[in-house]
Amino acid sequence: MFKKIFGFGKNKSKVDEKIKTEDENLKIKELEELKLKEMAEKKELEKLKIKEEEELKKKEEDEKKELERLKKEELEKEIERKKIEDLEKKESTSKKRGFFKSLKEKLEKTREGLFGKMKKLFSSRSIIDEEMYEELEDLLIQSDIGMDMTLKIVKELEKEVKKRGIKDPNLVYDVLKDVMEGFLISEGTELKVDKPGMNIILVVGVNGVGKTTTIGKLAAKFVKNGKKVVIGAGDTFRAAAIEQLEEWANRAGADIIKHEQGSDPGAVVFDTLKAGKNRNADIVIIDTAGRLHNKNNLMKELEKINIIIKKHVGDTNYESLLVIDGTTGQNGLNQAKVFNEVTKLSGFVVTKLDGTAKGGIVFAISEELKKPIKFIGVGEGIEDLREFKSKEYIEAIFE
Ligand SMILES: Nc1nc2c(ncn2[C@@H]2O[C@H](COP(=O)(O)OP(=O)(O)O)[C@@H](O)[C@H]2O)c(=O)[nH]1
Ligand SMILES: [Mg+2]
Repeated sequence: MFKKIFGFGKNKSKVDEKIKTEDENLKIKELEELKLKEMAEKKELEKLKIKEEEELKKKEEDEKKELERLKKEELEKEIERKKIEDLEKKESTSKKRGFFKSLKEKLEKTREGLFGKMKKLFSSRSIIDEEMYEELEDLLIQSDIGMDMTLKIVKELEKEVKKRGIKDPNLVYDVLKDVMEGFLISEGTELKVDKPGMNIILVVGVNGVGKTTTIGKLAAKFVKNGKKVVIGAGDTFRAAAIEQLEEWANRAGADIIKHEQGSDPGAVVFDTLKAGKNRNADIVIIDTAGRLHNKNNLMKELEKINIIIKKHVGDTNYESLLVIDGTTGQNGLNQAKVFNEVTKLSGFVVTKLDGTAKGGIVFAISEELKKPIKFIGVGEGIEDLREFKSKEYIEAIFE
């Protein structure tokens, strides 16, 4: 039994050894497998890493592309915005130009008519001679410049051409420009309404010349410059005249003092000045009827108004503007002479110069009435009243 056991023991150690080697083999195998597995895992990890890197790279590239696309889009948008902005700018300037056209555009008729013809007169000739001056005289007279003024201009031109030693008729046009500018009164063309307290502007002239319209435009100008303006409806002759003035006052943002149709203009003037004072007005503008049926009557009416004004402001000067319709030529000039005789005028407003090819009236006024033109009317709109500047006017009517 013991032997058996022993024997068994002998056998057992063999078996043990066998088991041992088998175990070892197994272990090695396992180890190898583990190693292989590790390697495979490592490989897998590397693959994954490469894949990740590739994906990252792709992502980065995609992002870069997206960024570039966005940038491009933004650029395109910016260009589009600029285009719209430019267009809007253009539109607004063209609107502005439409609203505030240049004097040159407004005086197109005179420039193309009279002064265009004069340019042709000079350019079509090869020499400067008597005949050229005679033709020029005809053109100037046709333009309402008046005989006296025309003769003066031509005489001065001949003198100046000789003095400058000019032989080419083409060059005479520019000399004429200088000479004509010299005949326009350029002193005192600005309105004197800046003294502290109430400044008064009396507006006179015959019916239809543009008094009410001019008052509306003037009031708008002053209000725009921050002035308090009160207008007096001194033309009580027609109800429509009062309504028309009221409309202009509303448009301009000015106050209006009015009485009923047919009432005494003197009373309106009185109330207007009183209101002007009470309301601390900077400027009071007075409209008048200016019926010219009788010189004596006109004189009395204006005298009465002037006395009322003087009672209010004492001896301080005020503006007394005569409005002349620029399209009426010699007739308008004669009316102006009558007003100039019966009342003290400080200057003129020449209206409707946009509607005539005879802008020469401006020279006749300067010459014959010896007082400055302060404003010119170049249209029916609220902005169509321009300060008169001789140089600017000459530049606008010459080519
Ligand atoms: N084309 C043009 N028309 C004007 C000008 N000034 C006034 N008018 C027009 O002339 C007409 C008479 O003007 P209005 O002010 O009533 O003259 P008033 O009778 O002197 O007050 C109106 O139809 C005005 O629109 C101007 O400078 N140019
Ligand atoms: Mg009127």
